[in-house]
Amino acid sequence: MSRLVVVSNRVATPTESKGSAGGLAVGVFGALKDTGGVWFGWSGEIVGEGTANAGPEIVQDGAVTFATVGLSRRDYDQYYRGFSNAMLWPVFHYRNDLARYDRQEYAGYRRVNAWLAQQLLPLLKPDDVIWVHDYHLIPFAEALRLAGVKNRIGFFLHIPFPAPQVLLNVPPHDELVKSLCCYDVVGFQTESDLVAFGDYIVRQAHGTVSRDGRTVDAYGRSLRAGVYRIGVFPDDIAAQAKRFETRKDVRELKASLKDRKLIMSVDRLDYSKGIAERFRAFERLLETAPELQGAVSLVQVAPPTRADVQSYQHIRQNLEYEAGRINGRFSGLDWTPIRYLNRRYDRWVLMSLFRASQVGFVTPLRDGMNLVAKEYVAAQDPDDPGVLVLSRFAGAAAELDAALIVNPHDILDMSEALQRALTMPLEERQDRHRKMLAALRRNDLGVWRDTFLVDLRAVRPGMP
Ligand code: GDG
Repeated sequence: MSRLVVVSNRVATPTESKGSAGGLAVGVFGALKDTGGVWFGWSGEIVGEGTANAGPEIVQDGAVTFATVGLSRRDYDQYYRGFSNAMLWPVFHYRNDLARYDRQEYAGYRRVNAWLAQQLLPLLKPDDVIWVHDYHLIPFAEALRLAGVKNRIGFFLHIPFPAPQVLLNVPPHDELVKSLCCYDVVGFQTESDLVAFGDYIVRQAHGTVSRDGRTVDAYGRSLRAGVYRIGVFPDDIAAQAKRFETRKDVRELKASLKDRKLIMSVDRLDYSKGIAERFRAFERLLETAPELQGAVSLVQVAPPTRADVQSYQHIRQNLEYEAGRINGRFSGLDWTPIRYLNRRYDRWVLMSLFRASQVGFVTPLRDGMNLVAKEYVAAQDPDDPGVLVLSRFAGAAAELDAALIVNPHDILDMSEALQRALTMPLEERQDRHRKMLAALRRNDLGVWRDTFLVDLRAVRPGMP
């Protein structure tokens, strides 16, 4: 079978790919190991303060080549911090109010994509299959095509694809969708993302889309589109959660809870995750069910990301204020309602905490999929499982409909769901968990990866 080349904004290290990072890195590495291949992208390093980038640094690990480049301060500012995270991320999550457009940043975004494509060229073989990931790299295939690359190139969008009326807020929306159509296969997380893409193609680009949404003709090209729901490896997570249950950190947390119930939330510190609304729902719970004061704690793990983007500084301040306000209002001498932790924990700690908790509280305002929801379900003890309270706006809600589904804008709805979760009888918890675990097994990370790659390999090079 031909080699696989994976291109993503960030590249995991060989160690991370073998387990410590979990999730996506492990799934992608599995596919690379099978056929041999290259994982190419940004190292995460900013090289100097000027405009010169640093060409690929190569690390070989068996049949897999890790090739990472460094970005200059200017390119980081324009491509990553600017157009990707201050324009595309907010609009694709329906937060036009937070979007900031700057033509120079957009030019930088395209320039970096073209430069990255040039860096990959010498590493490519004619029959390589190329799989590009996420919104940072929409113009990547176009740049490769301009350089004469005829290989099969697929793209997977990890975040939502917005409705056309929302996408119009991105000034160069037409150029972006045109760039997307340079791929042979474009994958989305959910049916509604695929439908939104098809709507844009028909209404804005005046192209055509087949009835099932899978064959797209636009901008003089023909491509495949599809839904590939990203998943997890549930058995690995369960084993990890169980194995580390008795480790020191987890024992200490349990001891400090003194038999109080535990609600767990884990998110990157991001305004799309609905953390402020979640805090208010927990506050409402303590108001409406005063018997729970002193009897339940919310642990919110929220490692900061994109801290140099202004809207992330605002959300961080707001959350500090909200957590402080609620804790000031309800704390007792030996109980703090919200434990708000702005740091990253090892993956095994999180999985064990999920297992030790009674409720997983996952309420994004918008989310492509949300792997935390799936990890929470996978980590539970099937004999005595916790309950998942899940936003209807997470892609995962389509599969995990046996969760308690809530609207994250409706504070009362969320607080009622929490109360129901905390008092749910064992049999109902087991029944809901069984259904959700079956959904995770049907569509695990391997299924996501393999169905995408089967579709991509089925395309005739240069002619889908
Ligand atoms: C994007 C899309 C889509 C979080 N805190 C820590 C930590 N994590 C891990 C979680 C989970 C991952 O990070 C987060 O994944 P999510 O899917 O929840 O969200 P995004 O980061 O926004 O991911 C999303 C995803 O891509 C995949 O396609 O589902 O919709 O937005 O695995 O456990 N891991 C460790 N320490 C932490 O403190 N080790």
